[in-house]
Amino acid sequence: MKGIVYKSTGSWYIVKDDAGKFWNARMKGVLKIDDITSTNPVAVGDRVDIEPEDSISHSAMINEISDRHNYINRQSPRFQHQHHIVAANLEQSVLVATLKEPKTSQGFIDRFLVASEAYHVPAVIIFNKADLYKAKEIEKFEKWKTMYEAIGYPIILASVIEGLGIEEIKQILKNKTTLLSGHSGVGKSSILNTILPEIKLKTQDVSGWSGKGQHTTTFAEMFDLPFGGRIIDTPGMREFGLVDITKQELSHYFPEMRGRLTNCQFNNCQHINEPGCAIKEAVINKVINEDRYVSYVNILESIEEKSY
Ligand SMILES: Nc1nc2c(ncn2[C@@H]2O[C@H](COP(=O)(O)OP(=O)(O)OP(=O)(O)O)[C@@H](O)[C@H]2O)c(=O)[nH]1
Ligand SMILES: [Mg+2]
Ligand SMILES: [Zn+2]
Repeated sequence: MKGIVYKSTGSWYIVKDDAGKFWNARMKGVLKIDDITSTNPVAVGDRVDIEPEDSISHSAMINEISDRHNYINRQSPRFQHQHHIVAANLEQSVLVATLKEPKTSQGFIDRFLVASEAYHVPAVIIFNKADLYKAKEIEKFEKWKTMYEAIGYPIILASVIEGLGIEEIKQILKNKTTLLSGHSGVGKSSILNTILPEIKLKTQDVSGWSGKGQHTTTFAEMFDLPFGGRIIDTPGMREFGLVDITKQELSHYFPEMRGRLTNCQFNNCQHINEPGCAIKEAVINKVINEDRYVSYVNILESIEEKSY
């Protein structure tokens, strides 16, 4: 029987079969897939083959995992050298960011975008909690919106409290499988609760953002959207650890750099101090945004540190 994994705790899974029935599934022995060392072999979004064990308690065994179209991998927070597959078979990746309570930095956003490019998953950014923005935050939002839209990333301004941007969010989610990511407390589960009134996900209590950054959502979970498509809620993350990206390929994951790379004098140019660098020239001429270039350099340096 075929199905899709809707929830994974690492030791058990909820699988929805093709007839629409949910099963509590476990893994049969140890299945090794691909060549990656991962802390979780089966992830939300995986297509699996299950064998029902008990149709009253709806328990089943996972026999086989189908090949993935793609997956999003993160460094395991507990084991540096292990990866954690967040979700598989995605069509879109949405970052929920906030400019207040808590603040999302540009560095974090750019790492998210690089990861999405590396996995070939189209990215969208939602700026939530617009009701809290004052002149300073509005100015920053406008600046970032211009910067990101110029390089092809859609930006949505939203407020769950005021119902702002919700229709726009539904439009981009329609008929796609989307992964929601972002820091803890930005309102990922709150957005889902507004879009899916019949579910009631746990959100941070009324006192709101405490600054302690405790996670409310603990496991990735997928939901069917009433207007078509699926969405995956995930636990908040502190950092975007980039895995499997080399220094040499990093600039390919900056869309504004990608088309100019062949104009650099050296084909192994890393766009730092090399002569005849088309990227540095574009930054000087303000064709490439300087803040984006700074993110590039920061990410490049973080890759360097890792290989020592
Ligand atoms: N002012 C304001 N508060 C919001 C908005 N959206 C969500 N919140 C509040 O922000 C807090 C965190 O929301 P959650 O939905 O739990 O955040 P989350 O991103 O799911 O957090 P984790 O599950 O820990 O990753 C809650 O107290 C929400 O009520 C908004 O648009 N404006
Ligand atoms: Mg949550
Ligand atoms: Zn260059």
